[in-house]
Amino acid sequence: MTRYVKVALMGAGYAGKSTLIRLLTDNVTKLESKYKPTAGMDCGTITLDGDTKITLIEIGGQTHFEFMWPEFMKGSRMVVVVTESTPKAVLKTRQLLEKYKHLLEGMQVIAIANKQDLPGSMKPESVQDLLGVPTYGMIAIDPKQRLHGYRLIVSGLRDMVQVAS
Ligand SMILES: Nc1nc2c(ncn2[C@@H]2O[C@H](COP(=O)(O)OP(=O)(O)O)[C@@H](O)[C@H]2O)c(=O)[nH]1
Ligand SMILES: [Mg+2]
Repeated sequence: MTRYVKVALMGAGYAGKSTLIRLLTDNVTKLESKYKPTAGMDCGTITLDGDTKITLIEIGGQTHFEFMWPEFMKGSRMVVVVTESTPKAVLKTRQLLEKYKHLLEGMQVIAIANKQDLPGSMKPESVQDLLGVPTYGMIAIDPKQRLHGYRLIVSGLRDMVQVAS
């Protein structure tokens, strides 16, 4: 029987969540017919082995979606916080983390410092200092980063995956 492991991608609009889902999964489903890049929600599936599939779900960063966040996070094995790597964006992400701390309690949380290709990007280590969760650099528009991204997700789920295999 196939088991689905839910991973929620959280972060401000324009951080790169949909791009990351597109990078890591082949079958992106648009959950909204009138999809707008930063306002909709994407989800996609990674097949880990015959028995386990990872479902990546994007939690839209726009304020009018925030009421749904608790619902989305419920049942997630891991939350991946995606942020742009400018100081301003990272500080905004820090506020988001602060605001939703209660939802993240007891959950595996990692952060992705995306858009490392842009000038003026903070290094992942500096982003980690501000966010207080394990943080990894990423360029979600670069197909060469696919394996790197895949590893981040899978190693975050390692405990669970070992149990599954
Ligand atoms: N330069 C650069 N642009 C990116 C990167 N990742 C995403 N983008 C762009 O950022 C914009 C917002 O991305 P999107 O995935 O829609 O963000 P979302 O609102 O978090 O889902 C799009 O134009 C992407 O092409 C990256 O690593 N580098
Ligand atoms: Mg999006």
